[in-house]
Amino acid sequence: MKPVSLIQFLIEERRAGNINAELSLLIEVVARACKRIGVATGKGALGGVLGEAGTGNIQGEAQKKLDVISNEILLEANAWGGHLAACASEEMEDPQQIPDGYPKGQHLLLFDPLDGSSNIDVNISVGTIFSVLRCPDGVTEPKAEHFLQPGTTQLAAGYVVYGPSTVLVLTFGYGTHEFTLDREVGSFILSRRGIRIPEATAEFAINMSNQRHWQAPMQRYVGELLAGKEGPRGKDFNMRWVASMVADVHRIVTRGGVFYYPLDAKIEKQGGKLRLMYEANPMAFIVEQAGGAATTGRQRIMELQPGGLHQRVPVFLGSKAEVEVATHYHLEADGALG
Ligand code: P6P
Repeated sequence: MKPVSLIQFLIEERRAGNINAELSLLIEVVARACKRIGVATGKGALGGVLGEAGTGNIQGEAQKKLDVISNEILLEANAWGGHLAACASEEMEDPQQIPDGYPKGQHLLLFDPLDGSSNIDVNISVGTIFSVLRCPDGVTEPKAEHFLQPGTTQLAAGYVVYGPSTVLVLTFGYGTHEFTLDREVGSFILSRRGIRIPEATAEFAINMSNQRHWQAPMQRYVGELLAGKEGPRGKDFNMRWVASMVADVHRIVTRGGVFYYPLDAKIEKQGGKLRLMYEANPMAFIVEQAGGAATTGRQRIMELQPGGLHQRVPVFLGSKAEVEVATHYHLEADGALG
């Protein structure tokens, strides 16, 4: 069958009325920027891009050189594209306006330019996560509050995983689709259309070192997974934890599974570890469009009304039936099941 490039796919989506020209062109710009990020990360020790940048971000985290480089690549690519009103990034406290004199569009782009960057120096897969919202009508200088829209309002969401192959996974709300980068040609080629995540799974991803800090329902739930065949679940489970959300989520999108970053006593005050606007919401959109589920353990992630650009939330996502079991235990423990 003739390969379908990302560009051809976007034309199909425009013809189907699923997206407009501006959103289509925005996704092309983001995909092209991610190819450049992939080249930079691929240089490794030879590109002088490893190690710390010697700076910190809004999260109070030490920035890797590639965090800064990736952020710059996405900002530069989108400054003159003409499809955006503003960008927001994990690496920047406030949104970045499109410079005066540059053409502006009606979209807001949010991204984690290089998620899992602590893995870069040990050559483990990392990725870029992005989300697209509509800029409220009449707003010409979008501020943080204009980005604070629930995940259900996303127009598009995607990630690019820089692994053995460079893979873009994308949704506009009409299914989740995968594109693999043909490095010889430089095009993203459709490799999976209409991905479906298996409802059931026997594979979970969580950082077990936090176990003693988890809330009681999470202790109960994971304890049952670890009990395996002899326990109440009646089957053995396998565990994975890459500590790179994009890599863990891509495994789940590819073969099923669940990913948990629950509240624990260490991070309860900050509301969780992962960021709602440019990690949890886009991944939730992608997973739900592939038939999976994404909750905070207590409610659907995409229905949360954001309170801040860098707000953190607990994340339970992946195979629907398994996420529902973990969420049920939390609601039951809260007495919220009536
Ligand atoms: P921990 C990476 O820093 C990240 O934001 C996600 O990509 C990843 O899933 C998580 O944090 C890993 O957290 O506590 O296991 O290092």
